[in-house]
Amino acid sequence: MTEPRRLVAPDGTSDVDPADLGLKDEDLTELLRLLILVRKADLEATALQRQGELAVYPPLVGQEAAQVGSAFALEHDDYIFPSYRELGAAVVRGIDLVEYLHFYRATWHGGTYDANQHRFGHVSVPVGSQALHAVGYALGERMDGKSSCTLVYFGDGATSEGDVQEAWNFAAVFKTPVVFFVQNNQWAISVPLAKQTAAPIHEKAAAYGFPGVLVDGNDVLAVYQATREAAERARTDGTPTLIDASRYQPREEVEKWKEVDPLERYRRWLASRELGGDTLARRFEDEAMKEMARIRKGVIGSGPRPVGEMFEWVFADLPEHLRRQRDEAVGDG
Ligand SMILES: Cc1ncc(C[n+]2csc(CCOP(=O)(O)OP(=O)(O)O)c2C)c(N)n1
Ligand SMILES: [Mg+2]
Repeated sequence: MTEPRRLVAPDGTSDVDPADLGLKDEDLTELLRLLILVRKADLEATALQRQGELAVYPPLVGQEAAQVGSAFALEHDDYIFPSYRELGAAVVRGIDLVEYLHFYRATWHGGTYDANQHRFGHVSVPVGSQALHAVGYALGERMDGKSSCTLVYFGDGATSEGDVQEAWNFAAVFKTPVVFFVQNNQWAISVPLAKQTAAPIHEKAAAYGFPGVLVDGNDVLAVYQATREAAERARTDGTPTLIDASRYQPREEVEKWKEVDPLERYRRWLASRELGGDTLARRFEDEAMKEMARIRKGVIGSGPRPVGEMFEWVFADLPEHLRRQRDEAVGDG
């Protein structure tokens, strides 16, 4: 079995030189800030869901490094196509989480943030469908003479979907600059990975004709490196890459959690470089808590969108039957 690429051991030891990754000291501390912020935001969103303020929320705890490391590795012009579990990548893209969480509060389709401004598509729930969007968008950008790439997130379960396999094949044949990023958390709701696929996910790339990389999804620097390389390949000549960011530990081993916790691992490594002492981590935690209070207030305080909006953005000229329905729904107000 292939060992996943790993740069920092679970105990935080490593012989990696961040300069080789193109990372400066301020990038390294920014990664810690993002990991802490994402951890807090995810817990806050989970609490809001439990309290009935969000209709649904799929947690990402344990996947912070996979999301932060990959999103941080992209250039601003690269377009991200998320599934429903990428709050962490949204944070990296600077999206206001109140606007992001509107999707989960069912205020509005896909959240109210500007997808094009952030180069971060709307939440996609039909499993795997966004892989096709990412390939199509990448092809369009290429035809427009742009040199950016797209990155699409999906889960291990999504690799069983025809959409994803079609996306892989199309991307390989037509050389569309895409990074396929599998957040392999070993489960598709109640279905374990072994019931999903008989072969390791990253090996499937070979059959389609592009590189597949297995990376330790709990190691933010390894994820960063693998994604940067993949994005570079995509931008250079359109070669897609399949990244399988795998959780290393079975979920049942909860007591092992601390050992593999991506945030703790990175914090330990940073501390060993005398860059991220406890004071820095505490400062980021305090800042994150303030931001959480703002998000909570924003989410709870938001009312419904105007009913009339339901009828906008599909037809330039509203057909007669929809015009009637709109007038009926909107009434006098
Ligand atoms: C096309 C489609 N089929 C079924 C579902 C119901 N569903 C929602 S999440 C999920 C599991 C997906 O697992 P995976 O791709 O591993 O992603 P994860 O949720 O683990 O991040 C399923 C089957 C759906 N949303 N879309
Ligand atoms: Mg999964």
